[in-house]
Amino acid sequence: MTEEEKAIQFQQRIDAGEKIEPRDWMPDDYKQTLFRQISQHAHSEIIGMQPEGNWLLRAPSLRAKKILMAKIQDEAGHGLYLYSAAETFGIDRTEMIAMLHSGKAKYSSIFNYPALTWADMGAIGWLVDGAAIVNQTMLAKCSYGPYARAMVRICKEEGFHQRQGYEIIANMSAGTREQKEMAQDALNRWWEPSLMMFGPHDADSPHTHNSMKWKIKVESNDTLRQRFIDRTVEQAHHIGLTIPDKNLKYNKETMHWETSPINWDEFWNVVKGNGPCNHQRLNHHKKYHQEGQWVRDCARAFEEKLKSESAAIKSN
Ligand code: BYC
Repeated sequence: MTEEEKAIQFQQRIDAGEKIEPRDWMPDDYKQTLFRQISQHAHSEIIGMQPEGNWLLRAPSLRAKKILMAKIQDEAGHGLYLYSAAETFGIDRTEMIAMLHSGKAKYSSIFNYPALTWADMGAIGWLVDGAAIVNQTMLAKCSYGPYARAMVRICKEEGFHQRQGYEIIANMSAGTREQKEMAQDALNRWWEPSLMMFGPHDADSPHTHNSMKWKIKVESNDTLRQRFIDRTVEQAHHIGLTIPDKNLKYNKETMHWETSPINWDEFWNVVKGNGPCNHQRLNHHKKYHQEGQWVRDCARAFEEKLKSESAAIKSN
């Protein structure tokens, strides 16, 4: 088949809802788009451990600490599934991490904001994992098999993460006046950055057209953002919190909540590396990656030892 015929057949498979697997033929742009997105997604999971890790030693009870610890460990697992999915394109994790450190690969803008109080642990679980579920439930239907399968497992755990966050926020909202103020303050600070997690508006999103054609994304940034808004506004009202948007209003005709325009200048500023915590997050990752070199060296030496032992057994 010519390259053109292969491209036509590829699109027919996508249109028919078939999954594309690593050894199948695929256009270079499809590969590049997926590698970019999956590796960025993996980095987000790993960098996303930092704001929560910062609160582990200050959790207000043993129960809260155990739950937070389990959640953070889940995020590490998500990173591993996703690095493995990205490695199916023939680029290994060492290279992906080098791309993160050099700034070539991004991670989600949301993790460049500070977690200032315990209520932020609630807001991250409720809003950040809540947004992630909306986005990732869609990605579980993605055309690329390894990514879609990773998403199915990840979404199951995200459901628990969202509930642990909502429980913290709901308890604080029902607590003392100071606790309710902390919950409201966390919502005030995390609301707009959570809306930005879905990426630019569809009209300004350079990748959406091709990603939807290839069913990498089966729903657009704006559709998913609106779904998140509609869900979350109701959840906030249920526990007596106020969405920090004076223009928030329910449109009875469309049956959707309408919000103020998003501050995209801030979004792009954060994406370009100038958010409140970009340097801190990346420097932290670099420092501990370097300090962990001995672990990787030991693992490699052990692998070599196993290889030479098995070669010796085979030759005997
Ligand atoms: N932040 O054309 P667009 C978690 C970039 S972790 C930074 O719409 P696309 C958790 C985009 O990369 C889960 N950059 O792109 C973990 C592109 O730039 P490049 C995090 C963003 O890819 C620990 C440009 O803007 N979730 O839940 O079609 C603790 C144009 O955008 C962002 C994921 O990673 C952003 N928010 O759509 C707690 C989801 N948005 O690469 C919780 C996986 C856009 O051309 N990713 N950009 O230089 C996706 O679903 C898609 O990549 C996006 C963007 C919807 C984010």
